[in-house]
Amino acid sequence: MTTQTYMVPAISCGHCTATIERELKLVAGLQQVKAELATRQVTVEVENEAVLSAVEQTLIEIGYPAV
Ligand SMILES: [Cu+2]
Repeated sequence: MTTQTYMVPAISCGHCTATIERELKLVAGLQQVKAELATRQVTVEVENEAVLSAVEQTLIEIGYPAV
């Protein structure tokens, strides 16, 4: 199990965090996700590191790329 925190500057309101959480929950191997408006951070817990690339790709696809 791996935990990773991303900075996602495009987060600007509660809809953003809800969208990110909803979409990342669809990624196979993702166990937990928390998107925070105040810090513009997305923290994920995944089964293994390989899942992180799918998480990063999904963030790009939905318009919230990690920096
Ligand atoms: Cu928003």
